[in-house]
Amino acid sequence: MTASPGHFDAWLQGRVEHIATVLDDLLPSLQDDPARLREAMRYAVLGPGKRVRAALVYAAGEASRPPAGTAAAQDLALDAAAAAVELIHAYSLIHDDLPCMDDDDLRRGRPTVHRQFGDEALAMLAGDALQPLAFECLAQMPIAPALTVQAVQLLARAAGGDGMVGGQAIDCASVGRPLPIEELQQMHRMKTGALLEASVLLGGVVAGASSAVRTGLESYASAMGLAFQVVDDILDVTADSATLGKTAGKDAAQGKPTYVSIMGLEGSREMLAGLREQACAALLPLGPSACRLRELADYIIGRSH
Ligand code: GRG
Repeated sequence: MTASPGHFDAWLQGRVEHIATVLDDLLPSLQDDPARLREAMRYAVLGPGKRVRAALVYAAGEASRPPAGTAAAQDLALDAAAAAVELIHAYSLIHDDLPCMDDDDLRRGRPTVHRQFGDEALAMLAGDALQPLAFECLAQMPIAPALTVQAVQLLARAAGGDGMVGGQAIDCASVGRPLPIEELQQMHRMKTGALLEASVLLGGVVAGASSAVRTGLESYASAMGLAFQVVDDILDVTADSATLGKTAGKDAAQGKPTYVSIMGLEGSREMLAGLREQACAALLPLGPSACRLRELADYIIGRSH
């Protein structure tokens, strides 16, 4: 799993395929009851996501390992952390798509969970069940218990009221009420950025990152957390629904404030360039082992072109 520059596409594809098998193995099988709940959980998680969060966990793990550190136990722990962030992400998407929130019909190019199963309560419960499964994954990591506790705390904070759920609450309350740029930024830092940041930091914690490396990861993660949302806002107005796998232009049409509605397309692209610089500068002290993180920054930001 050591970084070998020049093969990013193959590396990413390998990670995407690997996490799909990890998730497939850990999700409950359809043999037992309640089978429909299990089917809905599997449908939501195993859909064709980009797996950016899992890739960030693995890339941060590669950047943080001590030079001789290739223990199999650490690989298993990185798998568990990568799976945990994808489970939390999948739950958030199921709930976000429900009629009481964004009321979306399409996700990842397929019907949303409540549409596919024709059952809103089932969709809500599938999301509810994925959340504790994520923490069960972390609890089983074969690493020092103190690191497991740090990982659980990190993910809990990122997913909860001070992170993703809190950001979603601010977002729901902001419809039709233009937010000043500072508040918009804070909302996105919580709603989308917190889980992306946690993905990077979890990779570092699980791989035993030194405090100097953690500092670099924090600055990189903070830039990428924001960049991801700016890219999403740009794509919301520039890409078509087939490319996005969801309804394009919905945020703007719903009167939700976006970076593009506040700063314009050019202003948003300039902001992205600044965030890319921050991310790359933060990785400089980490040296060549951070090459996958650098490449992921280019991949994430490159989606906006
Ligand atoms: C409902 C508790 C709760 C939280 C919802 C993250 C979130 C909070 C809602 C998602 C809304 C949304 C579409 C935000 C834009 C950024 C984003 C998270 C896009 C989806 O993530 P991708 O592009 O999706 O990584 P894939 O399908 O590739 O995994």
